[in-house]
Amino acid sequence: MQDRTLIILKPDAMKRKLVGEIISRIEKKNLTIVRMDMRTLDKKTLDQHYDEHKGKPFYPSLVEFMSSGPVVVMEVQGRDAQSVMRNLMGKTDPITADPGTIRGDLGIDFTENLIHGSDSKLTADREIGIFFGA
Ligand code: IDP
Ligand code: MG
Repeated sequence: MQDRTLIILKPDAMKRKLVGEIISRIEKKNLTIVRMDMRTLDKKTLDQHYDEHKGKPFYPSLVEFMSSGPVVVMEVQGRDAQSVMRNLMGKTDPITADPGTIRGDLGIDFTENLIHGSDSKLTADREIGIFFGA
């Protein structure tokens, strides 16, 4: 089976109408979107998804932002899909993300950084389970 990763286009990507731009970059890399759904995330789902960040100073504003409007949730497949997507996304803080990456080219805010991608195979399985149930 191909590697798989869980991608979320965050509420700022929706509000700024950058969903097409970001999906286009994923497609141009020749990764495959196998599941995709637009939904508004509730606190319970976000608590599960961001469990590792609970208690950190940015956590309340992260959950507030992530539940502030619809997001696009995707399962993306391809060779080494997690690290390929992390490279396309760029570093977490768009200020230090390299030009040519999604975050480096399109944003400037640390919390509102457009996109989530699983950081390992194990995380991908866990996150795909949360959002798609298997
Ligand atoms: P990642 O999204 O690149 O995996 P994580 O460290 O897992 O980065 O953080 C999850 C999300 O929380 C980030 O994408 C960003 O939206 C937000 N975040 C992380 N660290 C900070 C911070 O120091 N200030 C503000 N927001 C942060
Ligand atoms: Mg992370």
